[in-house]
Amino acid sequence: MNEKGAIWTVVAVIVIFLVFAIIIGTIIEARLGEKIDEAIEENKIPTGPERSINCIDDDGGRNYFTFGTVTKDYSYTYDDVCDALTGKLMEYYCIDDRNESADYDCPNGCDGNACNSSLYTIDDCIDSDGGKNYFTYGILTKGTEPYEDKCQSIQGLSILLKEYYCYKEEDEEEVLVEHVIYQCPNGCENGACIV
Ligand SMILES: [Ca+2]
Ligand SMILES: [Ca+2]
Repeated sequence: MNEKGAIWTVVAVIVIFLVFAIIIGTIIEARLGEKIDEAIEENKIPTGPERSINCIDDDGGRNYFTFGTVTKDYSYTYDDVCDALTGKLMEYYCIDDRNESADYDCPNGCDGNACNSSLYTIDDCIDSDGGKNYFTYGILTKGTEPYEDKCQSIQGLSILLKEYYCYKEEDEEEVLVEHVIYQCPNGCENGACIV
C-alpha cells in the first residue's frame, strides 16, 4: 500500500468509527428517554406541581417546616395547621391531581402552623434544620462527626434527598444518627428539595 492509500485507510477507519459512535450514542439516549418516560408513567419519578394543574401546593410538598396552602381545582383551599389538641401538624400536599394530608409530630413543636425549624438537639446530636426538614439544607453533628444533607440522582435526574436527623427510641439511652431518602417533588438542589 502506498502512502496515499494508507492515509485513506486511516480516514475511512475514523469515519466508520465516528458513524458507529453517533449511532450507538443516539440509541443509548433514546433508550434512556424511554426509561424516564416509563418511570414517570409508573409514578416512580414525581412530575412536580407544574404538571398537576388541578392541585397546587405553595410550600412545595410535604414541607413540615414552612406554612403552606394547597389549592384544589382553583377553588378549594387547605391550610397547614397546628392541632391544638394533639400538638401535631396537619400537613397538606398534592399527589398528582389529588390533595392529601398527613399528621406530623414536629420534633421541636408546632408553632405558627408549621414545625419549629430552629436548631434541634438531643444529647450530643445537633441538627441545624430542626429535623426531617426536606426543603432546607441541614448539617447534623454528633460528637465531632458531621453529616450533611445531600442530593442523589436516579437516571441522571437529581430528585432524591438524603436527609439526616437525630433519633432516640423511647426508653433507650443512645441517640442515633438516622437518615431517610426522600423523593423531592420538584427536584433536589444543594442538599435540599426545591420548593
Ligand atoms: Ca404542603
Ligand atoms: Ca435534618
